[in-house]
Amino acid sequence: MNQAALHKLLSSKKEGQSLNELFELRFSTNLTLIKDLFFSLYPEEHYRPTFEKLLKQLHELFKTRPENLKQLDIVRLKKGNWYQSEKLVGTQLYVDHFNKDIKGLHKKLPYFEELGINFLHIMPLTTRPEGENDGGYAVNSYDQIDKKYGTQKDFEKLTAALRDKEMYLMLDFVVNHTSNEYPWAKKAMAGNKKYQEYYYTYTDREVPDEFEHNLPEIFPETAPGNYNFVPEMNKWVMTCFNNYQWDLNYTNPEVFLEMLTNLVNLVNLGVDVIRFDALAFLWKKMGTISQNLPEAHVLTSLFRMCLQIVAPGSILLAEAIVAPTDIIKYFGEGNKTGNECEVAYNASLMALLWNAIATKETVLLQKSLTTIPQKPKYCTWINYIRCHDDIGLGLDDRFINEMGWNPQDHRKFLLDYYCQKLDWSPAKGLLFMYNPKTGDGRITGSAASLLGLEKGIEENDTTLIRESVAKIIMLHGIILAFGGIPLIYAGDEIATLNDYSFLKDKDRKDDNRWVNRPYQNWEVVSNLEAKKTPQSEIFFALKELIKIRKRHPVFADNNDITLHSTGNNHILIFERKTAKKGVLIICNFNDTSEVIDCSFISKLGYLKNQEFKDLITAKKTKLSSGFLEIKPYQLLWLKKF
Ligand code: OTU
Repeated sequence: MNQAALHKLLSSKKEGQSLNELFELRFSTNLTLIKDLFFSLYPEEHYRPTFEKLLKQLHELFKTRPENLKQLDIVRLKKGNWYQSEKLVGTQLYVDHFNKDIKGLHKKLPYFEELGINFLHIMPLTTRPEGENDGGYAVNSYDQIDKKYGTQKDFEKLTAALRDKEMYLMLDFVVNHTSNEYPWAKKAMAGNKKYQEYYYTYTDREVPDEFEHNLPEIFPETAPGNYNFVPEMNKWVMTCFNNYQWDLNYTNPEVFLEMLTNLVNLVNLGVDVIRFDALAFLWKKMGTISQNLPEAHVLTSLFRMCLQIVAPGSILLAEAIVAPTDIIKYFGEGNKTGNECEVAYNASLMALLWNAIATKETVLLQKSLTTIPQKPKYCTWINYIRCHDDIGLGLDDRFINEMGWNPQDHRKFLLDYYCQKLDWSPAKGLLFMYNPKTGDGRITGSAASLLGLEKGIEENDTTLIRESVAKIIMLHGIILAFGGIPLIYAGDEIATLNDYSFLKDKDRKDDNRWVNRPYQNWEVVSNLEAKKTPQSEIFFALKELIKIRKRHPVFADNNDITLHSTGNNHILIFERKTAKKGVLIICNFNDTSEVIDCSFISKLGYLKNQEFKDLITAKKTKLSSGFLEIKPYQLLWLKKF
């Protein structure tokens, strides 16, 4: 947007009019791009009328946007990249597991304020099938709050409170599929041809069989194959995820138009960040794995640009848990398509951190991170160590080879280490969706259980407990300092262990990701002050780290991040800096003390007269030798002189 034009319009006296004028300005600025994107997917000779319909629709959609959000949009545009601030710290939670329902969550906002959290990713809240529903990722509607969580009004009150407190809200837009109970699916099942074309439906197995040659399986244990026979309509339907999640057919432009309305309705609930779920899967093409196709990028960009016109204050997060070089493409740079998502999950960092814990070495992390292409300046990462899903081993084979390891054996080692196949490993994770055909598998389990706390408590092993506490703090210290929005998975701030109750639930027992979707333990929370426990130690350490992060603008994402190599394979060391200020983050992934040469940190400016300052302990330390000793799993945030 032209800043001068924007300011002129903003200073206009007639508020309502200026908002409309601003809309028209955004509309005309982006029209050509939208047209090019649209016709590149849907040829002009056939779809000119559909395009005209889209243009009308954009105007209609803008009328549905609440006035206060329209104003907030303008504030956000003026403010620039709010999502890159060091002041932002997030969490992710299930409303019912956190505190029963929306009202329950509302009451607990002070808990987040105490910890320093001001960004919430709330897991799906809208209506879904009874029974199996993939935690709400099978949607029956995109904007109707499920009764079991509360009412639309409860949700409105919550979003208003969040805005008051300057807290941000992220919700999912399940863009790739609907449930088999979604109104379109129901009409398709009843024989309605129009709606059958909203999905990929086939009368026989010819096309599905062709596709299957190249399509991977996402849930091979519970939902093998990518098609499902639906007797009600006597047809096969594409279901890449679970059988009850029907893939939307975006080769049909009507699907795009209708999903755009769904997106805007969702955003209009007061959502700041939209998590574009499984967007890598948006376009399918025979003979390919049908992930990350160029058309999926065009679609993402189309959604983005339309949203830019209607609701420019909201931004998009790419949920593309794919190879590092593929993730970066969802920022949109380098593609002909222009803008896509402002935020993406840093799944590479996450997987590499778990690799470093298991191997006690940081070389692969170092090698990979220094090779991943830089993200565009105006984009940012979500940095996390755990989320509600499994941990996939998204490591680059090329680098594993360079380490002298065999990629297949190495992956097997990681699965064994985390999934209780090695006696000496402290981890208590579960194997998720092991595919004997490929040897691929993923890992589930809470951070605390994967890092040894569960085993430590069971075996009353104080060393193991101490180490796991240090590991949990260290990993969070990394994501809090790395450029981007740190997302602390709910329960990790109080070291929540695996929750095995899902095994007794018929709708959940076959999906062991539920082991890491725990209920918040409010009893633990109420005792945090009372006595020193691993939980309280972690809670107060994270609270302190968050505070320090927010006090130091050097942690803002647009500041420089440099990885350094010390020659010590167990140490991770990176630097955040501006022209004048700097913080050096040092961690030891080994279970014994390690040393690094002081001349190294001295050269970088973090040592003066043999003394360094640690932001975390707020202490100055004098070195007695030419080496800096870092204890097992110690985390240091050194301040530049
Ligand atoms: C997402 O994840 C959600 O995070 C999951 O909870 C859902 O089950 C799924 O979509 C379907 O809606 O396969 O194991 O990037 O990693 O999109 C997790 C590819 C998943 C996948 C990701 C997907």
